[in-house]
Amino acid sequence: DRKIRLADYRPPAWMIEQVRLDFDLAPRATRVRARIAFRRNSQAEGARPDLRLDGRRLTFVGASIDGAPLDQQALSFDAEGLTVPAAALPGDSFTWECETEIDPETNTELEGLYLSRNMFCTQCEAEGFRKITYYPDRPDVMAPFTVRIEAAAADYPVLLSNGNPGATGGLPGGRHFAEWHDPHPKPAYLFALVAGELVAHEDRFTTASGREVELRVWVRPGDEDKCAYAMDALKRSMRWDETAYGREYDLDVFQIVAVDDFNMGAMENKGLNIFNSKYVLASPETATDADYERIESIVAHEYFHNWTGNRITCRDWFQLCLKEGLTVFRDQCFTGDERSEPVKRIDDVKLLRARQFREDQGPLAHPVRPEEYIEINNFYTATVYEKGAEVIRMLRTLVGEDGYRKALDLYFERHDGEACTIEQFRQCFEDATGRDLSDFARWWSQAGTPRLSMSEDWDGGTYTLTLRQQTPPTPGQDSKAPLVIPVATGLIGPDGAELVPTRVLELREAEQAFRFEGLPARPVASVLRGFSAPVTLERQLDDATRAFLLAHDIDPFNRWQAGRDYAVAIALRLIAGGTIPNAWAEALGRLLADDSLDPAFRALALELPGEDEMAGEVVTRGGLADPDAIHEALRAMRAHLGGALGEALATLRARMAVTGPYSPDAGAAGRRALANRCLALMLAADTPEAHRAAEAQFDAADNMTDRIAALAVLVHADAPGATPRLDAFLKAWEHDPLVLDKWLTVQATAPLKDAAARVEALTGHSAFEWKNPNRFRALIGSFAVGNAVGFHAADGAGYRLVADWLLRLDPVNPQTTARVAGCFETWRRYEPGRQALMRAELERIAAAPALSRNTREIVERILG
Ligand code: HT7
Ligand code: ZN
Repeated sequence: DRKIRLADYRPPAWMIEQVRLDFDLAPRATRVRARIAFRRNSQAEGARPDLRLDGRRLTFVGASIDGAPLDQQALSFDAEGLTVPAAALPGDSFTWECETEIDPETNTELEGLYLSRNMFCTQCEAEGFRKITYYPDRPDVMAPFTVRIEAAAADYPVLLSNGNPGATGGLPGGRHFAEWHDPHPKPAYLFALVAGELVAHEDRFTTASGREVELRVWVRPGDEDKCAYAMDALKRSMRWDETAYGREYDLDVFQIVAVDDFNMGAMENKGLNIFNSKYVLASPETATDADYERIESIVAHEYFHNWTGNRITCRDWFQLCLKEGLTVFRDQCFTGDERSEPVKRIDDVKLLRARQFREDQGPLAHPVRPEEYIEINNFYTATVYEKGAEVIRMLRTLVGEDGYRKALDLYFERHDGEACTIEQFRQCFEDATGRDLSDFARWWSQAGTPRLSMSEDWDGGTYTLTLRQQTPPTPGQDSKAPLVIPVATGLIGPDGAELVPTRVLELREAEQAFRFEGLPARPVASVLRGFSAPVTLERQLDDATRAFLLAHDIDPFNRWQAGRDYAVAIALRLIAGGTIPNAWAEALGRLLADDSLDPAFRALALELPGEDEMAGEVVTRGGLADPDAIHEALRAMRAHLGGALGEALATLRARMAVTGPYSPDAGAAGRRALANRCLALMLAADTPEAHRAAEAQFDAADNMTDRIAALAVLVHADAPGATPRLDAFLKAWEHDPLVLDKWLTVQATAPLKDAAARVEALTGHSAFEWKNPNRFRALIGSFAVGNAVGFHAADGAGYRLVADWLLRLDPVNPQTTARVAGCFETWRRYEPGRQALMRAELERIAAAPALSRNTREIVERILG
């Protein structure tokens, strides 16, 4: 397969003035007529170039230029598209018309135009549009679109596309049509079409300048009572973008459609966002607090793309972080503002470490802006998204809030309607703030997680903090240069009071010393406050200092981090044959009882590191991970806390009970999170009272958060109360696939010896429609990444099960297969026995003769 390289980028030879598309929808044979006004790109010099159009799996019906039919022999076709030779082009501007036929019903890849439960829908990012018609399918070709959709009125009463609505009407033979016009030039990846039986949850929004916008959330009949939260989140997002960034919406309508078969979370198509139904539909009985929060943040993310992604898009797919990193950063800030900033920061860092650090430390490591790829769909990664967002956050830290806002204002003003690069974005920061950011730019080009180490010196009045940075080699990048690292640091006095408030130290060299003078006593440093840079901080601390920071740091992130470091240190000691000090549970007990602390924060502070995180910690210290030892250490720690804090946990759980009707707001969700954390620890101590409490909670719950939390602790403990409740759950929700996904996941993540066999049995259950990505991820995906005991079973049954299913899904849906295959990326972290078993499965997958380009690229890179 061909490698695509950033260095090979060339501007498009032909630009587009105007696109007109006519769709005649039919499941097995949809006709697409495209009328495209091309104009030669003035930037491209030399003789008139050929017209190259991308196209995949299209049946060519006919084409003309300026109305003159083209002889098919005049075109050269290949598997990736067609070329019209320059000699067949009449001049520097002309109109290309082409008719193609496509087969949405057999399109199981869920890319291009496909059918999801009898609903036509599209997914065009990154390169799906070429499966609809021949087109220069690249983001730097932008055009206004007019679309006419024709279909059978009874089967497809609702016909939607991007932009504002135009004419509609009936047609002979029970057919009807609708037209849509999107005046904003856009790349083809933002094109969308939906047709089906849908109902709208409607509302309105008045923008800051008085524009009236009609809002619609489209769902299947029967789901209309589950859209209110998504709509509310949309309105709050629209207001937030006006307030925080001065960005208004720019069409008469904004629509969201919920689709059941979808490869990712959602898609920001201009004016017509398409969502995985999992991230739209919510009711207290069916969705958890975490689901509500996720819906809110995804609705916001896709809406924010309207400016960061759509109005200003990417020049090429190497610049993906330009829209994704920036938009993730924007949605993180939105959630922080709407809920709790510290809790959101901790959640985001947990995710960053779990996904991005893992990626950065393994064979799939790549820069935030990659320099080459085989399959672009494989580069929608945690590095591009989450580390991309961290880079924007660091920029804001370095230039300050005002500088950041000025730079973004300039970016919107200078580049509206353009397809941009990271360099153009950076230039806006330099021009708006006067700062030279050339060294900082390494964050976009250099892969790997920097390791930050520190040493301290105290001379009786001056405290010197020496920081060192070093980034380990990553595939294709053996040597690394120092990065500009903002290290937010505060100093705490021996009494716990803040001695020196937070200051951003700019580490630019491999080693640098920072002096703090005139101090009355030796301070305890709180380093990397708010997790001011995506680095690993290596710091030797004793338990007493960890407990001190856990008790006193005014920075909530570092307070949480101190607790996390404490737990990691104890787990490592246990793995090495040590014991659990009583001081640990005492320190957590004090934190637990501190009602001045947000319950959501306390819930996070009571959580132990995950097994995958511990494997990473073992490897960072030069060892190889033994999944059994890690599991046993964490189990013992939970049981210890459950025993030592038993009464306090039960009391706190009772105090956190939320009364009144369910509300997904952050306050109520935080109380439930803390109560359920207490319940999980109580169950870890395995007392009859704890079992009774979990059973009673399941039986009496009026919301999914409490019900599924109780079910999970029972199932994961293989408790006698689990089976009847699993059965009751199944019976109650057998009509709702999104809820059954939870039923599958709860079982798939149970850390039991025979987990692989249990999951294998579940693959035969009617709830497991394996071709649906949500179902596949709920069972196979969550087993692979959420069940270390099952996946890493010493006999290899877990690895085998996952590999079998990847091989089965690959010909049907390569994108989802490649994504789930990432579960094998950590194979080199494990002890030799596990390594050999994982490697054998990877080799078995790689040997499959017709493996997709997506999965082949991932598996071969993992094997190295
Ligand atoms: N920009 C989108 C990324 C995306 C995608 C979404 C759904 C299905 C397939 C997809 N391929 C790429 C989503 C986002 O980041 O907002
Ligand atoms: Zn995005």
